[in-house]
Amino acid sequence: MSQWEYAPAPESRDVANLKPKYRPFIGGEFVDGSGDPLKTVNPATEEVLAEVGTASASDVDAAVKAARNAYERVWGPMPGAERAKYVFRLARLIQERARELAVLETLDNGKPIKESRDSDIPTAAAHFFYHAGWADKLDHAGLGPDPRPLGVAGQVIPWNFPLLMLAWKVAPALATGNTVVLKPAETTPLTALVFAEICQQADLPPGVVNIVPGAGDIGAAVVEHPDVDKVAFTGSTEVGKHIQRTLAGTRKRLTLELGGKAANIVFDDAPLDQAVEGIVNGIFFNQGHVCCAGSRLLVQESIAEELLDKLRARISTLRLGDPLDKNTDIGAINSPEQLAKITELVASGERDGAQRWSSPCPLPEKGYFFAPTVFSGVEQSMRIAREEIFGPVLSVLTFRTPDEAVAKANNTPYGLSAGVWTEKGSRILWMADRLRAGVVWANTFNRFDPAAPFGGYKESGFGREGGRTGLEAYLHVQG
Ligand code: TAP
Repeated sequence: MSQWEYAPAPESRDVANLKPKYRPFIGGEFVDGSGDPLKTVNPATEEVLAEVGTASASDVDAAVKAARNAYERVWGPMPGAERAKYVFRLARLIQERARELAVLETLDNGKPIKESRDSDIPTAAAHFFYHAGWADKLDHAGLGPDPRPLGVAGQVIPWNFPLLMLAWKVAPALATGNTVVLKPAETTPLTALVFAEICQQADLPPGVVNIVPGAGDIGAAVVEHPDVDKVAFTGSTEVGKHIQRTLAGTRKRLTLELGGKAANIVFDDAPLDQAVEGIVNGIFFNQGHVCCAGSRLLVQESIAEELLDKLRARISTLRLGDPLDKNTDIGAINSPEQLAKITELVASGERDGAQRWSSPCPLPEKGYFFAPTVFSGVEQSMRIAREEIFGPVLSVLTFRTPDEAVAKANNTPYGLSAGVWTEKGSRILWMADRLRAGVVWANTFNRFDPAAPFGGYKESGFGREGGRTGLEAYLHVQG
């Protein structure tokens, strides 16, 4: 086969243990939700994968009651060492069902199987393992004496890392003694509902975890429910701001993980081939549907041409197509709405006078795909330099001095992550001090560890997930 010939995609039903219907999980049981069922679609083939029953506001109420009951009677009073065993069991079961979960995630989301298999699912399991270790050590977490759970956590997550975002939310909540009502994204509910099966398999007490699929209005019902003590939201800055306004003046605790427009900054002394790999990973991992994606490349002027030549050559080798093919690097865009948003922003870049280059790879006839794209000659005022594209599109800007790099990197309402590529250790520390970003990677990008807290500055949100710091979001701590 030539570089651009692909085998036809197999039918989804042949490769996954798909059920025709999935249902909300409330009080330890799968129930017929009273919302309108939705059909979840494989974005790489446009075929319907399954019907999903959705929750209504009254189902959300039942889920919160189940969570409250489980919190008061079982989960809250349970010794940490006992809770740890359950959280550990969830981690083991995710590992045991890793292949099934990876295939399902790829079908529902469109991400390449090598990413769901090697990154999403193992990292989700790692998150549960890590938090299982904390459940009986909270007194020693340095968060003050006798930290107490908050109660019922209402959690709303996006579609870009469906199981992993669930793990980021559910694992710390359970380890700290809280119970959960979680709404997955409308376009990617399947792995959350398989996780509900895993909760049953683990004999998790009924009501400790409740999953309520549905659209944004169900997310709002979770967030606004009066008996929810803590809200954890990951998604767009627009919805995050709306939630913050809605909850103002209530007693609820809130953490927000929102959008980003990260700068990946390459100095003239950087190892260029390594930097090229980091840039490609930074923006094309998960089709660029990554809140911390390195979507702005800031390159020192003297090496800009050389770096761009290398980058285009490398991007030309990326394989785009069937996400279930183990050789695929770039999968499908999750939804036609997201594809339209990317297309619109790319058109604005062209209108504004930036130079567009797209990989020559052909796009499959079916499904939602977008070729990896690089814009050079980008000015800070352009929309492609300011707005989150959330797709495989890189905007390249140049700088001359470290001060200029810092100024350009920080010139965004967001502040989630940044990357620095240089041989000089002192420069890495100098930059890290000045970059207004929750995470600064040095000579690498998109590295995650459950022990490392993750979260933003400015309009990227507040609160941290992961690490010892992340526990605080789920605890009453006394000085
Ligand atoms: P959103 O449209 O904000 O959706 C996120 C979740 O909120 C979905 O489950 C959504 O339901 C729900 N929702 C929509 N309106 C709501 C409301 N009024 N009240 C409560 N919930 C509501 O974002 P998205 O397009 O799914 O995700 C992309 C965004 O998430 C990007 O901006 C990205 O940067 C951000 N993100 C951030 C992070 C971190 S860690 N900072 C990680 C991943 C993604 P539906 O599914 O029905 O729309």
